[in-house]
Order: sequence, then C-alpha cells, then structure tokens
Amino acid sequence: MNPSDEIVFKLDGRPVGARPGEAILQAARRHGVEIPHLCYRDGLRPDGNCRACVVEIEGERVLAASCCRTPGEGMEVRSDSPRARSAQRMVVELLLADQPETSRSRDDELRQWAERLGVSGSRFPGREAPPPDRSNPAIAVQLDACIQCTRCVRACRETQVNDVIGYAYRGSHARIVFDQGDPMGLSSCVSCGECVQVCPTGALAPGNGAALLEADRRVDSGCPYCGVGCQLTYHVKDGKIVKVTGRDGPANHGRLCVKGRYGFDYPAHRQRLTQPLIRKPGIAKDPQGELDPADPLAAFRPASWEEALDFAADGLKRIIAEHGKHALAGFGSAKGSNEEAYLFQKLVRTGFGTNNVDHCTRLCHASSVVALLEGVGSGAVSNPVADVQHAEVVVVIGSNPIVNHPVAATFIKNAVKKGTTQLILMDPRRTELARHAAYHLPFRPDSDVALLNALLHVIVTEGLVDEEFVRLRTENYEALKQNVLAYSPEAMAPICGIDARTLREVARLYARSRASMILWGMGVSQHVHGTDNVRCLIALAMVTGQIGRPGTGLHPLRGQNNVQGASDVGLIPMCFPDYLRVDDEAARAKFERLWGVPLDGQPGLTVVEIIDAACAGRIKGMYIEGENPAMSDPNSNHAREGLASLEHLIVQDLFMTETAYFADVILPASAYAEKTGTFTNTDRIVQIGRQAVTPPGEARQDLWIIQEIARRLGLDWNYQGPREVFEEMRSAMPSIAGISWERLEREGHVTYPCASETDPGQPVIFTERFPTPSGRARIVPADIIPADERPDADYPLVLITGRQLEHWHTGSMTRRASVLDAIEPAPTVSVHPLDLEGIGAEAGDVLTVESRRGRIALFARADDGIPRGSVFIPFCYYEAAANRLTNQALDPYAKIAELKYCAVRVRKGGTVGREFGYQLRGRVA
Ligand SMILES: Nc1nc2c(c(=O)[nH]1)N[C@H]1C(S)=C(S)[C@@H](COP(=O)(O)OP(=O)(O)OC[C@H]3O[C@@H](n4cnc5c(=O)[nH]c(N)nc54)[C@H](O)[C@@H]3O)O[C@H]1N2
Ligand SMILES: Nc1nc2c(c(=O)[nH]1)N[C@H]1C(S)=C(S)[C@@H](COP(=O)(O)OP(=O)(O)OC[C@H]3O[C@@H](n4cnc5c(=O)[nH]c(N)nc54)[C@H](O)[C@@H]3O)O[C@H]1N2
Ligand SMILES: [Mo]
Repeated sequence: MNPSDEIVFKLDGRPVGARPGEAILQAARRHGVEIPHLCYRDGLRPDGNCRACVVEIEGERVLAASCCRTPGEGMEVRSDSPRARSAQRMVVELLLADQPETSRSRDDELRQWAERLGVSGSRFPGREAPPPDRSNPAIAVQLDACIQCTRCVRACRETQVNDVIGYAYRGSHARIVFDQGDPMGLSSCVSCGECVQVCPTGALAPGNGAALLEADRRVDSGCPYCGVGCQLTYHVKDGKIVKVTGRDGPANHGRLCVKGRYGFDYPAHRQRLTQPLIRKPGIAKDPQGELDPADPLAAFRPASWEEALDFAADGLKRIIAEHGKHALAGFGSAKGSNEEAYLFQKLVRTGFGTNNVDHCTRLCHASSVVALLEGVGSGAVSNPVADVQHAEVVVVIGSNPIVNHPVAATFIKNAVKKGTTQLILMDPRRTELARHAAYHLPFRPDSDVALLNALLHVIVTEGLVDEEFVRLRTENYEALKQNVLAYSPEAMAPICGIDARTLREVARLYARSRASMILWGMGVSQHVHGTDNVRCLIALAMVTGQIGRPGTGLHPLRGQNNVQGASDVGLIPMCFPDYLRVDDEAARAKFERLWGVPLDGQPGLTVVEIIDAACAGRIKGMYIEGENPAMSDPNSNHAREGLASLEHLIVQDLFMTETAYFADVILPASAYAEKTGTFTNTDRIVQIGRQAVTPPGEARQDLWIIQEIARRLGLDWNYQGPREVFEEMRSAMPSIAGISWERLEREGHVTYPCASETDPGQPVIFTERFPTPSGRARIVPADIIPADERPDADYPLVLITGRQLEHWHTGSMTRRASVLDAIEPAPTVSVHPLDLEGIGAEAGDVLTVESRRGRIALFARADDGIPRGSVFIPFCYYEAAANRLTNQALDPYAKIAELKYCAVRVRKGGTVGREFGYQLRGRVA
C-alpha cells in the first residue's frame, strides 16, 4: 500500500493515517485505539444504529458514528473527549437497562464495554423481557439480552442471504423476528448459526449452553464435512468439543453451515468403536441381515491391537498365497487426510501388489474427471468458487449448493444480490437456489444432453462462437458443430421440457456475457451418460471461450472434504499420484524408484467393479477404510451380497456401520477432529486440519493403523507422522512441490498447482494453454443416450436420490450428531403434492417405495419443487436405505453408477424400518 494514498487525520491528538474507504473506527483500531462499538462488526456492513461509537469531530455540531464515517484530510477527531465519552456511556447504560440479571454469554460485548467505560448499572427502567424460544435445537433465542444492533439481521440477510431474520414492530415493541414472527424452530431458518456468531450479547446462542462455558483450549482446524473446506476453530472443554466458530479461511471468510457449526459431537458419541473387534467363529454373514439394534456387536469379540492387526494382515497374506494379489482390493477414504489416502494407495499398490484401489469419487465426480482429463487435461476445477463474484453469468446445473455446499452457495447469493451477476439454475427440481435465479430451467430428469446440445446449437448457429478462441485453443470443433446441428431448441424442447425461446435466451446470455462460469454436481455426473453430460458442459465453455479468466470456467463442486486430495494422491485404480497413468512405462518407473518395489502396470478395478467381482468370487479380500459401501453403493442388496461373500474383510471406521456388519475384523479409527493432516478442497486449496481431541478408548490414528498393516505385509515403513508422509508426497508430486509443511503452517492455506516455494499458487488455470499433449482443449460431441431403466407401466415413477442439508451421506456421522439428528430425525420421501393426492396420501403418511431391486418405507413430505412423476429420497437413513432401490448400471467411460435415475412405484402404507428389523429411532444403545 502506498502511504501517500492514506488520509492523515488527528485522533485523540495524534496524527494517524486512514486507508481509502476506511472508517474512523477501523483506522483507529489499526493504530491501537479501541472505540466502543456494538452494532459494528468486521465483515458486516456498518449500520451505525447503536451510537456506541460516537466521536467528536472538530467544527461539527453533532457527534458522528465512527463506524460509518470516513475521516477527511486533517480532520480532528476525539474519541475520548468528555462529550464523546459521556455519549458512549449513555448508550451503554440505556442498553444495560433491558439486560437480564446474569449475562447470556461469557463474551458479552455490552458488559465488556460497560466495564471498560466504567458503567456499573443502569438508572433506567427496563422493557418487558420476551420469553425464551427454545424451538430450534441448534440455537437458543433469549431476546431479553437483545440490544437490537441488527448484526444478526445483516448476517442472515446480507452474508448468508437466508432472509429469515427481520426487524419488526415499532417503539418499545421493536424486536427481531423469524419470518412472520414464528418460533425460530418452525421458521425457514436453516440453523447456519451466522447470527449466533455475530450476536454481541448471547441473545442468540448455541442451544447446548456453550456460550456460558469457558473453553480450556481453542484449536484452529477445518470442517470434516464437504469439499468447500471451511476453516474453523474447535473450542474444547474437558477433552470435548463444546463449540465451533468460523475462521477467516479463503473458502469461507468466517462463515459456516449447520453441519460445520453444530455437527461436531459425533466423535464423542457413545457408540464410537473403542477397541478392535474380531468376528466370532461360525457366525455367518447374511447379506439380507441387518445390525441387531439391541446388540450390534453381537457377532464380534474384543481383541488386542496386536491380535487384530495380525489377524487382519494374515487374512490378506493367505488370500495372496491362495488366489493371487488381484484377489485383493481396497477402498480408501475421502474423509481422511491426504497423508492417509497416500499411504493407503501405496499400501495396496506395494503391499497387496495390485491397483485395485478406489474410493467414493467413483460414485461422485468420476465422469466429470474422465471428461475433463480427456477435454482439458486436468480433472480439477479451473477457477475457485469465490470467482462467482467476478462472473456476469453463473450456471449451476445438477447441483443443490444451498443444501450440499452451503457456504459456497452464500457467495453465489452474494454475487446475485450485488446485482452484477445473473444466475441460471438447471435442475429438474426447484431447489432453494431457484429463488435467486434469473432463469430456473426445470428440465426433465435425464435430459441433460438434449438441453445442453440445444444451447450449443444456438451458439453455433447464431454466430455466438468465440472463433478466435476455438481456432487457437481447441481442436475438434467441426465435429461438434456438425453434431449439434441436429439438436435445435425446437427439436429438443419436447424432449427436455423447456421451451425453445427460453433455451435460446439462456444460450445467448451465457455466450455473450463478459465472464460466465459453470458449476455442477451429481445431477450431471451420476448417469450412464454422465461423461457425455460433462463433455457438453466443456464444449459450452470452449466454443464461447468462457474459460481461463477470472469469473469464467468449469467448477465441478467436489463433495467430500478431501475427495480432491484423495484423488490427487492416487487413491484411484488407474493413476499414481498426480494422475500419472499406471499403464505408462515412465510413470511406473518413477514410482518403482521412489517406492522401491515392482509395480503392477494394469489399471485396477473401480468401486462398483470390485463389488461385482466380489459377487463373482474373483475378489476374496478387502480392506475398507472410512467408507460405508453397504449404504452408499448402488443396489445395496447386490453390494451387501458382495461384501458378505468376501473371505476376509477389514473395516476401519469410527462406528459399527452397515459395512462393518460384514467384517472379519474391525479397527477403531480416529475422527477428523482427532487427527492432524492436510486436506484439499474443491478450489485446489491445501489446508491443515489440526488435532483438537484424543480418540476414545483404544481407537487409534488411521495413519498408524495403515502403517501397522503395511509392516505386517513386509513393508519397511516408519513414518513418524503426517509431516513425513507429506514430504514424500511432495517429492513425488510436481503439482504440490512448492507446498512445504512449514509454509502451510505459516500461510494457513496454499493453492496448487504450486511449483516452488515462491510460487503463490494458481487459483485460475488454463489461462494460456491446456495441460493436454497438444496444449489445446479437445471438444467431444455427445448424443442422447437414455437412462438404463426408464419408467414403465409396472414402475411408473422416476426415483431421484440425493442429499439433505443436515445429513451426511450414509448418516453414520450426522445421525450421531445430536443437533443434526434432532432437526432431521426420520426418513422422508419428497413427492409433489398432486402426486401425493393421486395415491390418496398426505404429508406425514408412510409410503412404500419399491423398485425391481428392493423396497423401503418412509414418511411422505409434500414438496411442489419436485417434478411430477418423480420422487426424491436422501440416502442417509439406514432404516429406509435408498440404495436398496437404485440401479448399478454404469457409465462405460467413468464406471459411475446411475444413482440419479431408476424406475419405482409408490403406494400408501408400510412400516418404517420394521421390515429390516429396526424400530424407528431404535438404533442401539
Ligand atoms: N448436506 C450434505 N452435503 C453434502 C453431502 C451430503 O451427504 N450432505 N455430500 C457431499 C458430496 S460427497 C457430494 S458429491 C456433494 C453433492 O452435491 P450435489 O451435487 O448438490 O448433490 P445431490 O443432492 O446428490 O444432487 C444434486 C441435484 O441433481 C439434481 N438432479 C437429479 N436428476 C438430474 C438430472 O437428470 N440432471 C440434472 N442436471 N440434475 C439432476 C437433483 O434434483 C439435485 O438437486 O455434496 C456434498 N455435500
Ligand atoms: N443413492 C445414492 N447413493 C450415493 C450417492 C447419491 O447421490 N445417491 N452419492 C455417492 C457419492 S457422491 C458419494 S461421495 C458416496 C459417499 O459414500 P461413503 O464415502 O461410503 O459415505 P460416508 O457416509 O461419507 O462414509 C464415510 C465413512 O467413513 C467413516 N469416517 C468418517 N471419518 C473417518 C475417519 O477420519 N477415519 C475413518 N477410518 N473413518 C471415518 C464414517 O463413519 C463413515 O462410515 O455415496 C455415493 N452414493
Ligand atoms: Mo460425492
């Protein structure tokens, strides 16, 4: 910053400089002078309503609010003059009058200022105190402590753009309200807790009483849930996490969602596995069976670590000896750190001797990665999410970020609210984001290629192609052009269900804008034509040149907190770390040198192929760390059959999962908050998660367990911790060569590609060339391929599976997080109200949903955002597992399953859970 840009003014008699746009209060604080303030808070728009920050300005008749006032050159400001101080004190005293006897928060800013200003009580009568509102399990509302500073209103409306909190009534009746004055728990509040984080008095406080606790320790770490990669602080008391607050990380700017803020207590759940377990002899693995709610561990006996590890490794060795190394496979975890994922794939490749190693990315963005590698030579995002603020047009397709990437969604909403960005939402369902969209295209499920080819047709035929970009930076354009000529909007309208005029408008808007960015999710990727869907998105960006600049590009929103990193470090069957193909001679030679063992040159099997091979008896043994395929794989009857037929199954998890039910040996591992390691978010930002609490009982670090298995397979490993593993990874991976552990600790986050210690990292890539052999992007045309299983007379409806805000995937973590489970305690199926009426049911009734593969019963939820003829089910409920219904048909390129589409029928009636031996909410004591 050039000091001459500063405005010099006098503060309390001393000359100080203010930066352009900086308010007096902010400049003062930078120079060590704290002016009292309550309604002002960093990160929120200054509102100037509380007047606690008034200062006296030489020559001005009235006092000025220093949070809103910028200084002028030579201005003389006094924050400590008798007049200013007495006004500040008066404000604090007036506010104190209404306060409850005892404070609602240990960090009560009003009482802190009262003390600093020497205000000990209030001479004024208080107003009548409103009763507490405990209707939201996450947030305690105690408005007797509210000072009406409206920080919560701004946080809710302007930061998170949830528009729930308002300010209503007049005079002494004025107060904050939720929606139309509803109890908070019945309002549209999504419990992100941004209001709690900014509340100065604890009028809005964590529901568990944490505002009154003094933490023993605060540990800066990250969120264990999604790929956004929010940074946060764990507040630890008596060895337990009691509270979480957002930290100013590059991907979250202090914001969190309900899971990050309130989903922290699953590691302390009473059902944590605390000792190794070995299956009792003679207890069969029944693929149709379920965990016994009364005694889930009935089939197992406790064992020492020594015995369990020997048993685990001996089983693997026996299978290698009897059936060969390719009879083994491993599923690693995208919930664990980069170091864990790296060691896991190294163990499978060098200890088992096979490339049969994969993880949930296969069910996730596998198709996106295949299409991106083919098209632009890199599977990662071109631009960070935060770039939406530089975009004129943002396309969100097949993604529900308000639910699944809530903090990323806030940046999209902020950009729209600013008025500079238009949002185009393409999703068969009308999700919450539709409210913020200039266009919502509720197209028919499964018709992405028809829709996107129609847009390409308009661009190609209306002269909207960026000819220069196409000529200089791409290849194969002619083939695309020829192909899309057959896909006019008029021809596609009846197929995708969107009228031709809208298709034309949207195509023009995307193509003509100065900067357009596309973000997508599982609605695009989880189809038998997932790769084709993504090819179309890539083509859109290429023919319009909407890539390689800020606010443009392609962003597949990554799901798990470390799915980007796990893939980068080689937890996939076809690639070594940094996406070097296992069938590439040079690549293999490189890793044989580094790891000191001969490596297999055949790509291994993928997730669903491994399960198929287990069913067919070709895979005999598996090591599953941090995944729950019995719940997350398609057609779970088939998946469970595969798991049950294994001769030897090692499961390493936090809980007794549906997958562990089939295990021969169970190894109790460490949760996110119990370990230190690096994690890579959806933006390619590498960050550190730090250990806040210790694993319970005999549960151990995943990194330690993986190494102990490796040693027993004859590998000579002795990594002293994540840092040593990271150093090895870094030496093998040019993409992160410039990221040292020290640098990560120092800077808190570094974006890759990062070639050297002085490289700042590259948030926006493909600016000049693509990392393909030719340096150009390859455009690949696609044609319409229908879903594998279409509705028919027997199964007339489409089943869409996906997620809901409070729960994580298979529910193993979030259904054991008390607040999250309290908000969403039971399985539901969302149905259009008219379809509900059609089957004679009402919201709240039990419905039975049946496909050719299975049947579940759940509670009906009426949702007019669901397209008629479809139903939506989240896959997190063990007692109504959606994957009992889904189809395991695969995309031929990416081997991703068609989790977003299969045929079902629905009838009224059924008993939730009973059929599978569960009582609703009866999960094990
Ligand atoms: N709360 C929560 N957040 C999560 C997760 C979680 O389990 N819970 N999981 C994380 C993970 S691993 C992932 S991958 C992400 C996933 O995040 P998303 O991709 O947002 O996930 P989904 O809810 O599975 O599906 C997204 C949308 O696809 C739409 N869709 C259905 N059929 C079609 C179709 O034919 N075409 C198109 N274009 N769209 C269709 C659905 O209506 C749905 O709104 O979320 C991450 N975040
Ligand atoms: N029907 C349907 N099915 C789907 C999808 C869909 O949209 N619809 N989406 C698919 C997608 S995108 C994904 S990503 C997958 C996710 O599928 P999974 O990865 O199988 O699901 P999670 O529930 O996240 O499983 C993580 C497991 O790891 C455990 N765990 C958590 N932290 C740790 C740790 O630090 N160490 C160890 N050892 N264990 C840990 C948890 O207890 C849990 O059992 O599901 C897929 N399945
Ligand atoms: Mo995912």
